[in-house]
Amino acid sequence: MYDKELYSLISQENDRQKRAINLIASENIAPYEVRRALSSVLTNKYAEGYPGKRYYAGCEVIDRIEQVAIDRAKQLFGAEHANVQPHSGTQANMAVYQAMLKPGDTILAMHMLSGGHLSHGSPANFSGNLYRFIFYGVDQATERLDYEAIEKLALEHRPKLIVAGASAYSRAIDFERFAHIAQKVSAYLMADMAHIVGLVAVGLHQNPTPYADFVTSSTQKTLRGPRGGFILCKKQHACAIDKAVMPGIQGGPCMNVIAAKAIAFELAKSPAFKKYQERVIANAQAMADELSKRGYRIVSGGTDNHLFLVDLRPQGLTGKQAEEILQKAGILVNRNAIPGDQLSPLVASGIRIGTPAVTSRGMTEKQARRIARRIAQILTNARV
Ligand code: DSN
Repeated sequence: MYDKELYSLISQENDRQKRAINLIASENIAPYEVRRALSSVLTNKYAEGYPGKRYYAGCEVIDRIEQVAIDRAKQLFGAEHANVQPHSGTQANMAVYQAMLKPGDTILAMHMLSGGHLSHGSPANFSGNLYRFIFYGVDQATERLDYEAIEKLALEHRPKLIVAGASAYSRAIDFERFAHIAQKVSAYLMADMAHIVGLVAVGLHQNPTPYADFVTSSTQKTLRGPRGGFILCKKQHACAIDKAVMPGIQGGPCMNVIAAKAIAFELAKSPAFKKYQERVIANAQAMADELSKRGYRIVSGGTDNHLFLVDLRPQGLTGKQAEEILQKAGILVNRNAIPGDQLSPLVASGIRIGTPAVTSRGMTEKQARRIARRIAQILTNARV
């Protein structure tokens, strides 16, 4: 490689990734096929527009690639329309807001401190600045979504859009129930399935597509694709969504990334991918069980998906301290707010543990339990 400085840094990052036990719930290890498409000549092409309607010459092959990605996304999730151009999950959410809402409109979404995402109305994000967000959280006792409380909020505030989906919630989400709430108040329903998309693809989590007007997702998490996003929607909203993505919020699509998304959609259909997702859940459940046996409080008592939260208040540790201590031992987790957290998100009272990346590296339940025991040992010895 010509650029020695960068080659050395990429090599160092490769080593770091190999050495670490990566339990960051939103990360994964993209397979070779996906990374090959990312570094292909497709990065050279400008293709503003959509298949058959481009603003540039020379898009014959590009059109076919994007159409393959669209068709595969529609088929995998049973959607009427797919837009595969969003550069990220956040851009996908931004496009739905832009397509259906005006600044100041009301949106009902999960609060970030209860597990929601930055783009679900954080005041530090464009979403919280442009729209009027009303938040739901989790029930204090069960630490699960309380659909009656969400319905009450919807009836009181009559949002134009309801967002279902989370970044740090370990329980199954009932999208059908959300759809009933949305219908009651004539709101649109947007399901952000970024975290659980891989589980949805193989039928291990309820698919929001039949219930939601819009489904958004990123592609690098449980789906194990490139960094990027996509939107699924009903046919009647196809035009508004496409316009909102381009020219609304984006210019030229990253065609190398779109090709890599198409590859990830195809790989997600394989029996091996289903087995992988089963192991992701089994590993998360095994780790939660092992930590809980060692006196660690798991938020909501366990997990139905690829992640769980550990409340470290009984141990007298903050999430930040735990993250730093574990990192020294080569174990990567991220600090995370737990429901009702009194600490700032920069410190937080808990950690989030996820199994997509370690399962991609072949981790079994036996090893999951062993790592959980090691985490418990490290944190117990580190008590201050
Ligand atoms: N920031 C990601 C996460 O860690 O969950 C979501 O985009």
